[in-house]
Amino acid sequence: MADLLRLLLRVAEKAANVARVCRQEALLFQLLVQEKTGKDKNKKFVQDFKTLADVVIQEMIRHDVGTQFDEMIGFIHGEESNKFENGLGESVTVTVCVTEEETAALLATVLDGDHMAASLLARAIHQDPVAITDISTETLNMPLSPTDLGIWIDPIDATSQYIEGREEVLVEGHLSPSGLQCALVLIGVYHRATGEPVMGVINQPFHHKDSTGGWKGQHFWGVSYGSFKACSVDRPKDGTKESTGRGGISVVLSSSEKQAVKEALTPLCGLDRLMYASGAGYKILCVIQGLADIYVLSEGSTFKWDSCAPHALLRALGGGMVDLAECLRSSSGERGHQEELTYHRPLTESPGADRWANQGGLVAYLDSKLLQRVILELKGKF
Ligand code: 2IP
Ligand code: CA
Repeated sequence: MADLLRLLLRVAEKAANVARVCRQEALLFQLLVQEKTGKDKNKKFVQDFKTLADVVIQEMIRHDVGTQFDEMIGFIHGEESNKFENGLGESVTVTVCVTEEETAALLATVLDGDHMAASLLARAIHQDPVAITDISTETLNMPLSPTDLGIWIDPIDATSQYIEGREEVLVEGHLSPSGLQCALVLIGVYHRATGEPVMGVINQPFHHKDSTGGWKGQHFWGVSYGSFKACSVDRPKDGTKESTGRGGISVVLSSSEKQAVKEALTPLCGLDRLMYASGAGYKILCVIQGLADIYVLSEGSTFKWDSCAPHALLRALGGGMVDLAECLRSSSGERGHQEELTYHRPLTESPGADRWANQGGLVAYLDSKLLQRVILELKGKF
């Protein structure tokens, strides 16, 4: 398992590099932010370049994981389809080839012959990142083998923030409501038989700028299987709010959350502890980092690729993520495992991507007592 974790950390860093290069290289950046208007909109050009960047990152991760763990081929899923149609109406399947030159040639066919852009992208894909050495990943002895596992990839979560690219200044101890910090690479590993998330890697490509003005990222990982738990993030030390008697719970929501949910939570949080942030993955990361106690989402607008990786980190820290609708339906006082989100079964009745939606909404938590209080507060309110 340590080998798999090390590989995922490495490919996530590679993905973060590609995400940074697409913003730093003028030529790629221009493609990234271009809005197709008028005649251009109808022209059968490559679907948005941003989709291509997402697909390329996803395929690179799929390629690298499949090369080292061929038992996992066929169980590596992502948000994007890798089929594209170019300006000539030809269908092109985007994959990562053996050499950089071959990948560049393939990308050029999707980019309608833009060889410069294709080469820049191919170079980033084939470049090896600076090695990530998390010493503690050496000791992950778990009774799991790659044949037990599947993977969910979100190449760039909070794509809109990534494209918009606002550079917010970080305030220590506070979350970033929007901006590049909300864009994350998410790679989650689940157990094929039970659907539980067992390993997660989160890479935040744009954390802060260094003295040269270049973006620096950071990464997080967590592993949880049975009684084995390990995480690169420390659990907040000050005990639970219940036990310390500290009052208001802090909750993070999507800015588009229902008014009824906001109103139901106000008595628990007060207005200053009801916060808003972009990106489903980023909001869960806020809970992982202790910047918010709880993330509530009442809609089925997230997918397995949004939640699998950060869910694994929450579990590694003793928390979890539940289906909100299930919790509100259940009459039991104590929350049980039956409400935890799983990752192996599609909603067979739903079409397309919705097959993999977290349909009942969700609540992410570290402290199950706080989860309990939030569920009680939300019951019957929307
Ligand atoms: C999105 C992204 C959005 C989020 C949505 C996700 O993924 O994280 O920000 O909405 O649920 O599916 P919100 O920010 O309102 O929580 P992507 O950017 O990959 O489409
Ligand atoms: Ca996403």
